[in-house]
This record gives sequence, structure tokens and C-alpha cells, in this order.
Amino acid sequence: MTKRNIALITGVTGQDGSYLSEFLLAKGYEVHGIIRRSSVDFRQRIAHLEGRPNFHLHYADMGDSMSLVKVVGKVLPTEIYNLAAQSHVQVSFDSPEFTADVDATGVLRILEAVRTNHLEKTCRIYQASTSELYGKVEEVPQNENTPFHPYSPYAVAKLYGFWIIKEYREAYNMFCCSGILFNHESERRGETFVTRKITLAAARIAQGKQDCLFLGNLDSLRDWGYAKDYVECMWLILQHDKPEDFVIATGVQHTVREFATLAFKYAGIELHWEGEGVHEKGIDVATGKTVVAVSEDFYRPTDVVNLWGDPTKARAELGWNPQKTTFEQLVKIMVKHDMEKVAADHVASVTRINLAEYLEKGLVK
Ligand code: NAP
Ligand code: F7E
Repeated sequence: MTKRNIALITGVTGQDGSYLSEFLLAKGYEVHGIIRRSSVDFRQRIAHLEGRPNFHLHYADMGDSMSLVKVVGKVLPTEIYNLAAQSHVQVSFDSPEFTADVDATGVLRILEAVRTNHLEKTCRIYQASTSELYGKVEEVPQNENTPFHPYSPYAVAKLYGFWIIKEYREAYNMFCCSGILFNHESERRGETFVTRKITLAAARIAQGKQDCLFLGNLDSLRDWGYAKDYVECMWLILQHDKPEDFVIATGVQHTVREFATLAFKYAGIELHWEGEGVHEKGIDVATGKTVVAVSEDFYRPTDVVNLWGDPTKARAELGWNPQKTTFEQLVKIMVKHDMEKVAADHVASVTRINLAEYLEKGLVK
């Protein structure tokens, strides 16, 4: 009998969910996604997939066990990718309880939905874990054996998700695994994460539609990869012969300042940095104008400042290439996309509330 390949993706409307859907459809999977009701349509990342015969959407919510049990029972998935989360670290300080409900208890609800439907032996589960677990880091670079030290409500919630996955693996012999993914970005990244905030602002400033970009901690170090490359790894983790957890990272680290310098360069602006801390400024060498400034609004009560992943295990055991897209290529892809988007947004931007203005004033983080 041919193997049934039926994937259920929570968080299908998100950055990773959209790329993973494309990846699995191309592999011949029947793909089901969970969406939640919204008063406006926020399905633009998957709009191009809707209507395809193998792509189906279902209403459910990570906070609603009954809806999850029903969807799992209806779809009878062979693989679940649990990507749904309140994924913004800074927002988790404002909404810690919601973050815990979705990012921690939500994982338990998925595991129990699988057990309730008696699918423990036939359904493999991928949990979207995170480098934020290393938090106030105890070692660099970080690998699968590095101790965890979560440093935000988001990270604490994700730590529960990591441990409950491990617990169900050992207690019930379920094939469930965590991918400990370091930051991964793309032209579909949410606009308030630092990389996308920078590439959009660089494009707007280069086209005369914004004066200045306000950022928080410029010294923060991240290991940034390309989301399209990382979804392949999620799939590889579930195809492995045994259920294990993997660090997924590029193995290369850069500061927020370096990301901004390169993004502005690709947008045609050479930056010169002056000053320190909250007084630091990025100056456009050609015009002498300040185009990047620091605002304490974007500082976090506790910030994770030194993430650097060691992808040796994923490379050796999954055959995954951590350097498929380099840092320079990633920044170039994002800036090119946003230069075109900002140019095309001309008409829309005069009639709608201008997000750039909101970002500039620090009203949206
Ligand atoms: P994202 O773009 O923020 O997408 C999050 C998804 O979760 C969206 O589809 C969102 O739906 C959904 N969601 C949120 N609350 C929900 C709820 N109560 N019920 C159902 N769905 C809900 O995140 P991403 O960057 O694709 O990340 C995917 C996963 O990987 C997340 O779990 C994140 O924490 C984790 N992760 C991300 C990174 C990274 O660098 N991107 C690194 C490590 C781990 P709406 O569209 O309706 O809001
Ligand atoms: O911040 C600093 C900020 O919000 C990166 C999520 O996908 O990756 C993501 O979490 C760094 C932090 O991502 C601004 O303080 C400076 O040190 O882009 P971010 P994140 O917090 O690393 C992990 C792996 C996840 O799991 C999460 O789901 O940049 N930073 N200035 C700023 N950050 C933001 N957002 N805005 C600023 O203006």
C-alpha cells in the first residue's frame, strides 16, 4: 500500500507555515492548515495556494482544545507541524498570559488531540522550538547540549513546549521532536521583527517616503538564516529514523548594526555610525542626514544578545546544508523585495494609515 502523506500545519498563515505548505505540496502531500477567524483578511501569505486541490483550511484555535481535537480527528494527519505561536518576543512582555496559553499549553493540546484520536502510532509531530531557550546564554556557540536559560515570557512558554514534547516521546513512545531554530527571515517576515523593519525602512528612506528608522539594541547578535531553507529541515526532522531534537542555524553571527549597514547599502545608502548607546546614529554619508537613531522604546526588560548556533548535528545526521543562502544573499533578497514593494505601494500609502509613520514614531514595535 502506498504511504499516505497528510500534513496538518498550525500557523499556516505565518512566515514559516506558508513556505512549509509550498514545500510539502511540491512533495505531493495533502496539506491541511489551521486558521483563526479575523475581522479582516490576513491570509496574504497563502492566498496563492488557496483553491489548489491538495490544500485545505480549517478553523481552529490553539486556545480551544475542542476545535483541535475535531480537526485532528477529521484530517487524520500522518504529520503535524505545530508552528502556531504568539511569536514576538517583545509582545510577550505585554501579553504574557496569552503567550503562555498558545505557546505552552497549546503544545499540550496538540499532543492530547493526537492521543484522543488514537493516532500516537501513526502521526509524527514537529514542534517549532527556538534558540530563545538559550536566552541569557551559558555557552557560545549553542548546540543540542547547551543548557537553557530562557529570558522572556515567550522563551519560558516555549521551554514548556520543548519539555512536554520530550515527555510525551518518553512516556507514550510518540514520534515527536523539536527543531531548535535560530532566527530565520525572508521577504514574508512580519514587519515588526528587526530585519524586516530595517529592510522596509531602508527601502522607504531610499525612495523618500520615510525620514528616519528608530531601533533598539544595535549590538544584539543573531544567527540569521533564510526561512525557505529552514522549512526543509522541519520536514527532514520528521523523516529521520528516530525522534530527536535538532539545532537549526547557519553557524554565522552578525549584529543588528551590521544587518542595517548592509540593508541600507543594498538600498543605495552608505551609512556612517557615530555616538554610543542611546545616542548612536546612522548617518547617510551622501547627505549628512541621520537616517537611523536609537529609541529606548525598543529596549526589552531582558534582552537576548548573543545567539550563535552550531548546526553540526543537522548537517551530519540530516544532510542539511546550513549555508545554502548566505547572510549577504538573505539581506539582498529582502531589500530587493521591499524596494519593489515600496515603489508599488505609492498609491496605497497616501490613502491608508501610513505604517512607516507609525514605525517611525515608535507606535508599533
Ligand atoms: P509568525 O509569522 O508569527 O506566524 C505565527 C502563526 O501562528 C500565524 O499563522 C498565526 O496566525 C498563528 N497563531 C498565533 N496564535 C494562534 C492561535 N491562538 N491559534 C491558531 N493560530 C495561531 O511566526 P513564524 O516566524 O512563521 O514562526 C513559526 C513558529 O516558529 C512559531 O512557533 C515561532 O515561535 C517559531 N520560531 C520562529 C523563528 C523565526 O525566526 N521565525 C525562530 C524559532 C522559532 P495569524 O496569522 O492568525 O496571526
Ligand atoms: O529581535 C533587537 C532585539 O524581534 C532581534 C522570533 O521569530 O527569533 C525572533 O525573536 C534582536 C533583539 O527577533 C529592534 O532587541 C533592536 O535582540 O527580530 P527580533 P527575536 O527577538 O530574536 C526567535 C528565534 C524566535 O523564536 C521568535 O519567535 O533585535 N532589536 N532594535 C530590535 N528588535 C525589534 N523587533 N525591533 C527593533 O526596533
